[in-house]
Amino acid sequence: MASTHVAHVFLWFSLAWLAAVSQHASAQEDTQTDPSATEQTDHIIVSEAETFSVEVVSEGAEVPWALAFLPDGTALLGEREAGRLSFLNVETGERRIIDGLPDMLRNGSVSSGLFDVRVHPQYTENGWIYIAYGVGEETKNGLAVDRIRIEDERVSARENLFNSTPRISGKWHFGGRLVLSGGYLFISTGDGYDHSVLSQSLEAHAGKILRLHDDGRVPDDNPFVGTEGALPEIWSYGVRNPQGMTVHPDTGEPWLNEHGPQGGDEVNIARAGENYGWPVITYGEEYGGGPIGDGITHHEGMTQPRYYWVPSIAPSGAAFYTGTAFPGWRGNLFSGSLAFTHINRLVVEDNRILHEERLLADRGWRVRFVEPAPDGSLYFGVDDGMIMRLVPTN
Ligand SMILES: [Ca+2]
Repeated sequence: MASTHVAHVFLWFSLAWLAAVSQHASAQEDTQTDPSATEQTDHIIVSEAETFSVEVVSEGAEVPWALAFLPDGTALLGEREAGRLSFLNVETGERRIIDGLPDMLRNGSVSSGLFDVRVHPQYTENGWIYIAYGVGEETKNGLAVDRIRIEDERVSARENLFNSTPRISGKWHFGGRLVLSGGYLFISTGDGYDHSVLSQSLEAHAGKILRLHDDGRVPDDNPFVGTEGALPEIWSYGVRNPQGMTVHPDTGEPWLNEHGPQGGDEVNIARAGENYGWPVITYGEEYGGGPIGDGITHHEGMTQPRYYWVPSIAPSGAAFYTGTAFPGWRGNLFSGSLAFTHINRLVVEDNRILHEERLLADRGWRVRFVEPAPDGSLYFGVDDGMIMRLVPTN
């Protein structure tokens, strides 16, 4: 009898002790999931090759289209729709507008304004910054490229390097990306949407990759110099709307992505004299269905894409990642995606694309550009107006 009582007391004591311990444990869990801790843990994103978090740097941009870093780490932010160039303080998010940009075509109904902004690789010596922007009016427009110098918060020098010809009508497909590599300036131009036939014409700048010296002169050894009727700036042709172009870190070659029609967005390497086929060959179709032209994907003398997306992701600004913060991403080609709202990661080896991953696809962000920062974080801008960065979480 007595021993049973002792057993009951012992059992009661044990249960009470266990309850107290488990209450203590749950209190500890509560502490670990307090809001400040959640802030850190809930936003860690585990992807295939890297684990990272997303930080908002700045908000309220009007169609942010380009970001470029000066050697001192200052960022230049280009907003297409606003036609605005600003210094962006990446620590505070503060933006200071740069005055004195040229007049450009921008109104609510045309996909024009300030396109790319690039910093010359020898900026420390020469101070040049390159900008691409739309010019003219809705019924007669084109793409212009200038190089500018900035002192304080003003354009202190400006040289116009390029104006596309002929001017064409329409609201879309200006291209507008720039690459500086090996003393050359490469320019991507779109087909103007309604003028796809011009992509195959050597007498029009539309639907091309162009090459100039970085001071605007036409190189004597461009592939169509000396071809009767051909515009000498043309480097390669047969593209549709290249809104992403970047330089390969090892080869120095320009790589571009381009919007296909319905399906058939592509990645190509811009090489001398090559024809990328638009609108004769494509992996896409007309909007709403139906073949484009003869509905073929291959043709003699036309280069196959390095990679293509069906359905279309609507690729935007592109960059190779060469930083050290994300070693698992080194050498990868990143592009923004507008239609499928993500950051697109392509694994590239020996000029071949081996694998694709889509990052942040659940956020609904129309990504306009990606740009690695000097510290290795990966910046991107979205139509909602935020400039953000991916930072490693170790
Ligand atoms: Ca093509």
